Amino acid sequence: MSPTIGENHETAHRAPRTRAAPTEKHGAAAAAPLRPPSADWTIDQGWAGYGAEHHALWRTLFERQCRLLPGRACDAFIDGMARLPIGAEQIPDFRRLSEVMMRATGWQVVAVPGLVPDEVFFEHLANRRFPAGNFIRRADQLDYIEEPDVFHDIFGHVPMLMHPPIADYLQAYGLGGLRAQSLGVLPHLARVYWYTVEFGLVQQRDGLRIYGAGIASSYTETLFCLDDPSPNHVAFDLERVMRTDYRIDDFQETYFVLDRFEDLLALERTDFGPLYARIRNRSSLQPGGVRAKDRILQRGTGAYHRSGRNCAG
Ligand code: HBI
Ligand code: FE
Repeated sequence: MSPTIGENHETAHRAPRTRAAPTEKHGAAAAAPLRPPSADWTIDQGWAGYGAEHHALWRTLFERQCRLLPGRACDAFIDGMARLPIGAEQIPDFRRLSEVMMRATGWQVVAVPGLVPDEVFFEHLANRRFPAGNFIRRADQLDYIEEPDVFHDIFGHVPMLMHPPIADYLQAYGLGGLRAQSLGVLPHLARVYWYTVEFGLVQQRDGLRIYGAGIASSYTETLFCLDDPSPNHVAFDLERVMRTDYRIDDFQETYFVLDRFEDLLALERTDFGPLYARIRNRSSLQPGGVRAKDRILQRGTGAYHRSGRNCAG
């Protein structure tokens, strides 16, 4: 059976390649509660509640990714990371991150217990607050969890929020999300998030690079997306992406490639009314398909997904 294709935005933001039953709290964090802990779902990070084993797990994940990312992550990611108080020693303190981000791009990180409802998520982004899970995955879940944890959210997402075009783009996504919900076209917009913020690649002068958090926080997908002949690399096109289904529980079959981050700001200028009207009656495109009019940078062999293997093992 093929992995679920992402039409269901409830599950669309599973932290990629990292499936784990939400853990018992780090002492504090667990599965998203049935009732909100507060109106905006924010909680205290509970930093003092992390134990040595949680910090040690962070270090393992951090060091593994840091070996891989030079020459694979884009300059903006590496640069953002270098300017932030994020290191191997311990799980970062969200307040200290927020101080630095606030000065750079006006963003903050707020702690949440896990996935939050769409409208809550959008409301935070629209106000330049990034909701981050405060819990960390278990040691037997290094490569696969279901719900975004502190490593995915902080290591993966926060460095790019130091980069002004991405900072502006993510706010625009939040605002667009609120409108998309009222227009009933959220799944189309969620695809844009998926193929950019989570799984985006960018063409840098010195080669193809990662900027998507789902990739940057995943050891196995970092290697797969760039070094494996299986996936397609297709030039980013907003409307094309809005029509394209995605995989939520395995590597992507197609990665979309930006020429420059500023191209994402098309989202800010887009009049969603006519765009959604045009798209909503058209069929979805398959995650692995390419079309004659795509600008194809790598035509993948598709061998990985044909093999029936799965990244979860
Ligand atoms: N909540 N904490 C958290 N993180 C996400 O990435 C997230 C979420 N809620 C909804 C959501 N993502 C998406 O389904 C929307 O972008 C569509
Ligand atoms: Fe994410």
